Amino acid sequence: MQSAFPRMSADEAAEFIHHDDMVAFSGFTPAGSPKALPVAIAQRAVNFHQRQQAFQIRLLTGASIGADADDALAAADAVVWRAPYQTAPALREKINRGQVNFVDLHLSEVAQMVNYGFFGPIDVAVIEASRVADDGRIWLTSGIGNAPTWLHNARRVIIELNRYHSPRVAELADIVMPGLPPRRNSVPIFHTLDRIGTQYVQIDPAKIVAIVETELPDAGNAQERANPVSQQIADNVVAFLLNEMALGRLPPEFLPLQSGVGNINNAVMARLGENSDIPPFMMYSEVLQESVVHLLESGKVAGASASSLTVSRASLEKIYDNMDFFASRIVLRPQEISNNPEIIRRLGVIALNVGLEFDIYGHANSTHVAGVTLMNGIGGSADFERNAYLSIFMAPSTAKAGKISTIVPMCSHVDHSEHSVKVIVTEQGVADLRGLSPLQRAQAIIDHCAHPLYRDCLHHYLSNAPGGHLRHDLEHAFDLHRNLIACGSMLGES
Ligand code: 0RQ
Repeated sequence: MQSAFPRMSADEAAEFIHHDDMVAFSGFTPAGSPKALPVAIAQRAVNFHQRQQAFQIRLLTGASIGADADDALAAADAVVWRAPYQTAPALREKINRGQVNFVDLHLSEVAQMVNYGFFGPIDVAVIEASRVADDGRIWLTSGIGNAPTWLHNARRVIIELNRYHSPRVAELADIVMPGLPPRRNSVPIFHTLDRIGTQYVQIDPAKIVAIVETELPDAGNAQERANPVSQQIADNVVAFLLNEMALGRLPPEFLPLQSGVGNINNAVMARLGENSDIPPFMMYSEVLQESVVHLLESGKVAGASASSLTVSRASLEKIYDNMDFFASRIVLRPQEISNNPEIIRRLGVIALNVGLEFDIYGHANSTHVAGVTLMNGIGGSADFERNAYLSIFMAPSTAKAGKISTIVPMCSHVDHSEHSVKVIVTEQGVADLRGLSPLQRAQAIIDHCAHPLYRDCLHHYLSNAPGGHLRHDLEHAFDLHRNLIACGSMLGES
């Protein structure tokens, strides 16, 4: 039977989008993000600009989208305002030049901020779906993100019906939306794999203005290769967790893990997988990354809750080909549920994230190089770190071949405060900050985490800083950063 909704090309559907519209994309990371409309919107912007007419949208997403999509929009000057997270080089450059207004948000908060009306109405939602019913039920794909909220709030909805995804992908979804305060109820998830919602989002079908058929895979991640430093960090994390178990500070059945993406996180997951003293465990995370697929297959990860399947094409196809196995082991949730502070605290999640720099008192900078240049954004890291059973941050002790120490006297930008960060791990060792005063924390971080090249200088700073609960010398707190700016190296030599 012919569908009730108009089918059209991406270029035709893009005509529903106008200058100054607030547009919202589905997905979380490239997984589940629209693929055809970003390119069509970029082209529409180019066409307008060639006629000397204004065309720029404000763009909300779940997390990052495909870097190519963000970069195409950036290259076309199609976006004037962007939230809440990005990882695209060309867009990042425009943000850092002040040409795109970027709002860096905790990923768990974005949906509720839209529901509260903080950013105004959503004009158009562009949603990747695996199936649409005439009555307005929409089944999403490999990333849920904020799509349920966008669908409910948007005035108009464009669906990218992507045949690349298995129709069975919907079996992974568990869609639920918390109500509005002051009558919001508890979210009754008591175990990682609990399902409390539906597999689809129900909306008023009259809002669906276009269906664009595609058959396009999620954009891949850059190839991540293990390196000796990330392996050593992973070994340090595993040794730390084993010791916590031996001390009875982790239950024998272990606790659910959250893990960010990237080399270090994949190395940690692989090392946990190999270690026979670590029991099979759960993941309560935002991104289900490549390494977790292998651990699900081996049984080391018993189940995983996330907002997206951010995996290679081969792994996604493996999941789709073996849905009888994976559907009972994976739940995909809206990001306000995958990253929900109430559930993270209740389940006792162990948070494992990577930061750019840490100061000697335990503050962490995840987002701004030397305090000014945006890297990606805070993402979901603080949703987890602030509420975790154990908040672990990891980083190599140096960056750029030793020219940058990731341990500094004072962070040039703070995303996670000393009150949230409990453990810092570098390839040098582990600083367990629990129960330590500021001065004790400083000693632990310098002695266990800083690179030997920088230890003396950090100790020198500490012993010469004027007293107080925290010792800081505001004349010299940023000497390392000043060296970096002046000579290209914190060591003060070029
Ligand atoms: O640059 O590759 O050009 O050398 O930063 O650093 O060590 O490869 O680590 O890829 O995990 O990224 C914090 C950016 C780390 C990331 C950050 C340079 C370094 C390299 C990348 P090069 P690495 P990663 C889950 C959770 C915030 C969001 C988050 C991030 C590049 O983990 O965005 O946690 N986190 N989300 O050389 C200057 C320093 C540096 C530095 C490293 N101190 N100064 N450059 N680099 N430290 C995902 C979601 O939320 C969706």
